[in-house]
Amino acid sequence: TQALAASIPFNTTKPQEHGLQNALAPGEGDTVVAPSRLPSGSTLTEINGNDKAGSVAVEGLNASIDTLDRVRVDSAGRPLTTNQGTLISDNQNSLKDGLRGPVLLEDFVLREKITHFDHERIPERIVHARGSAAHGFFECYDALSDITAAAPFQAAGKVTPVFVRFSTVAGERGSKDTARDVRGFAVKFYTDQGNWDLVGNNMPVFFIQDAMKFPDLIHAVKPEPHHGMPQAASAHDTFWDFVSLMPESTHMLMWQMSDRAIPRSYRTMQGFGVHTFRLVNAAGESVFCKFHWNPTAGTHSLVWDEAVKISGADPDFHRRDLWEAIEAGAYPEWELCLQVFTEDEAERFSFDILDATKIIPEELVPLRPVGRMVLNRNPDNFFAETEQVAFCTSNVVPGIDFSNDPLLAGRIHSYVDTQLSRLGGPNFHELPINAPLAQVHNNQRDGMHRQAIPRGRVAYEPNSLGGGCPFQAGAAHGFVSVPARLRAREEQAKVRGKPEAFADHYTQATLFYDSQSPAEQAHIAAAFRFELSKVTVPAVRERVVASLRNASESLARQLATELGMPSLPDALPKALEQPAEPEVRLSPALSLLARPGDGAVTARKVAVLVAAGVNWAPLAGVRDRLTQAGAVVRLVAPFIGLLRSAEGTELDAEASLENEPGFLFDAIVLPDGQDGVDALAANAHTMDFVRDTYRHGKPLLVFGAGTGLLAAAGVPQQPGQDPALVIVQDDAPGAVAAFMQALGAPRRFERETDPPQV
Ligand code: HDE
Repeated sequence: TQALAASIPFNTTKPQEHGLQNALAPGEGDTVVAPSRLPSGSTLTEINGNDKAGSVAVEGLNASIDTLDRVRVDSAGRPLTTNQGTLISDNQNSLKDGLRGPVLLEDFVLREKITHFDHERIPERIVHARGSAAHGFFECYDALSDITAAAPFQAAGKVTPVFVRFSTVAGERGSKDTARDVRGFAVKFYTDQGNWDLVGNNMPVFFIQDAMKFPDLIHAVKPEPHHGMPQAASAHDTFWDFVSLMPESTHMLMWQMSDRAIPRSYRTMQGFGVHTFRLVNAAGESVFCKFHWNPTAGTHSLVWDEAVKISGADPDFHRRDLWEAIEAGAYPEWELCLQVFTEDEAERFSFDILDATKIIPEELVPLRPVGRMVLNRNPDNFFAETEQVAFCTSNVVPGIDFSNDPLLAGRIHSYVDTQLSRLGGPNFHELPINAPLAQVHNNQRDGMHRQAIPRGRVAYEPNSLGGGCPFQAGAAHGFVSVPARLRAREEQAKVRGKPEAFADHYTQATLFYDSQSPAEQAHIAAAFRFELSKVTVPAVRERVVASLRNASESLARQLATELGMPSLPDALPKALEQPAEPEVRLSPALSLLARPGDGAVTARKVAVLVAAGVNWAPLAGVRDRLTQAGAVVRLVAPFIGLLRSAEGTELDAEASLENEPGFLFDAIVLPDGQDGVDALAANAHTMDFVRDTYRHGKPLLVFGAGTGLLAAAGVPQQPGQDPALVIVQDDAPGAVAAFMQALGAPRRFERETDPPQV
């Protein structure tokens, strides 16, 4: 048994931990240096010289794999053991005093198994509980050492491993992906100078200006405390009561009611650092900076009717999309852009750059692309990585610093604090997913679940007994905070208050609404109407409309009518009657349509509807072309399984009309062949399929007799007027190309009517 245990250790990396490949323990008297967590400085340098034209990371390049490798467990070919490494002979029956006798207390195998199970859950995140994550890398375009000393930006082509978690905010861990909500966009850079966490959202502003109000905001949006409803939704009284009394939230409300709150996928949403940060170069000179992530696939969203239906049919819609895209090699990609500006410029802006309810319009400070991020590896284990990852706004590296944004200040405290209880003590930084690649040396000691084994008797600084180590790195290497600017004497008094410009609650709400396309404006109005119609207290609805009058009179009027208000409420008094003249009154960059993406159909999902007797030949052609272009094609029939086409070809339907409804796809193809079409027409699910695809603005490619299905579903056929409705009578060349172009383009919002006609 001993020989067997030695050849198959439970923790397969144990020998390496002791620095020996083939022994379980160091030899007598040996002192073995533990392997460094750093993938050797040279790995990164070596990679920097490589050609990185493709979007695939060079093998072994993702240095975070190295950290995680130490603890990976692969049980293939291994026998079961207890947590102490003892082989288990029987994992099915507890130990009894005779076959029908009582179970014995000494059964440590049973007790260990049940005890561990009893403690499998940890508290969920108080916000952003539901999320999905992936590994990847950030690649710098050009050295930015003139403006920042931050490690990822020190050389053209430099690669830094990242772990990124996307999330909803309000819903619990098991809630749905397609709720109307803000999305978290948290990036952990494992830099060679330590971890830098850029913990952002998919919207560039926030509801409140001061961290003091955060617990109130979250209490208001979470399920109401008396009955625990509604789950993952802001459409209820307490949320709207709070925001209606908090006019600074008006700008964010515009974003939250926009299509941004229901992204098509994580791959198609922007990310923002939200606060103003500082970049600092090696000479200690600093500029201000805002961070933007722009998706290569463009910004695309769902429509509300679709989001609601998806949440029932596939609550994991975004999680699945991210996972499947990465498994298929269609790696999600974003470009990192900076808005860089000086302190003097900041002072001249009409708004305050410390106010997280304000954007800096791109027309005022243009975006500077500085690198790209590619997500190319799914986690091995959801709990160990996605659940245990801890992002902290306080994790910065030399070259990055904070501004005085009061919201950011509260966050710098909150993240570590919440993680202390969520992850059970002060050593969560040692969890493999959180451990930096840079080495850690300090005198922090002990606490729950300590992993590192610090050597020697010195745990204080200064010391002489440890040769003065670990020693202070000094200003040339270590993190140095940017000296705060001297302020006017009268401002130096302690005060609970805000600068005057913070009180302009409406100028940028107007800017956002006015900069949207008509379809996007209609969606915002419909979202306000939907949410407010769930509010039961009329005074709350009226206060929201009264506040919105200060942002958009037309929106407020429309809502008053559509919410059945007897009259338009008086506008809420403004905190600041004469706000400063804005630099920009229209910002086209704020429309989702401004970033349609590269037009590729990669990872778009297309349903080809089939039934016994369809003409397969043209469908096969379409399937091949779509698949070659990277789209995902599924045959959807009344039932899954085998069926025969008109030509006699055996087809295997992978999905049924019932188990994968139309709203889960990006487009559909309707077949020719009368028998097949008749079979589909006899099933009302087909009508829902066709109607939803049309109503949600998605492309349809329709062959011959398939047009009968359009007619049966009540879909208008106006040839030439709708480029996303492609009807092919006989194999017209170009039809598939037109369909694919529509598939890579934004939705056809021209089809929408309010209320819907189809
Ligand atoms: Fe967070 N936020 N937040 N937040 N936040 C958390 O930290 C907090 C804010 C964001 O995938 C918590 O580990 C305060 C803005 C993301 O693990 C907590 C304030 C932005 C995530 C916390 C804010 C964010 C969190 C809960 C107001 C965009 C998920 C669990 C001052 C810039 C990270 C945790 C992940 C998570 C506090 C406002 C983004 C409680 C006090 C603004 C993406 O610490």
